[in-house]
Amino acid sequence: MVKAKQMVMLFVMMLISTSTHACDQQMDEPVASITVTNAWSRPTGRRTMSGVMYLTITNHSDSSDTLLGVQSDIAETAMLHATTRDGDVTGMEHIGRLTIVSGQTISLTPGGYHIMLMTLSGPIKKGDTVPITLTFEKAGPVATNAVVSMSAPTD
Ligand SMILES: [Cu+2]
Repeated sequence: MVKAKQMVMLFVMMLISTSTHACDQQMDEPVASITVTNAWSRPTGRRTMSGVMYLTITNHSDSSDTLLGVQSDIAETAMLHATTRDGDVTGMEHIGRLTIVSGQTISLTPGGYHIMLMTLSGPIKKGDTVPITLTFEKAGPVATNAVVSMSAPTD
């Protein structure tokens, strides 16, 4: 009888130790492979049909990843653009894929890369937050909310 009791105790202790271990693993979550931070968008006029968004993408993983597309609930179409310059003429071109190598940070800033929000469902106003989802080849969809401001938020 005593032996059986000891066996039960041992079994219970094993259960406790394994469950503690499982809990430790859950708490030790890996850092997201791709982060999208500091997203901001400019307010638009009442009749403006398109908006712009800037943000920072960092690849924390050991391998390169590629941005395949962007999507926002407030725009019919969203896409990545690059600003082009030909002498005095400034234009934009659509960038279909953007590869971010391991450890690289790419900032979308005025005069450079930006996200174009086309056919807005309504004006973008100061105080709004604009949802945006970036889809990466490996990391999958990464969502964030952009603040609305005339210039890049400082923090
Ligand atoms: Cu553009």
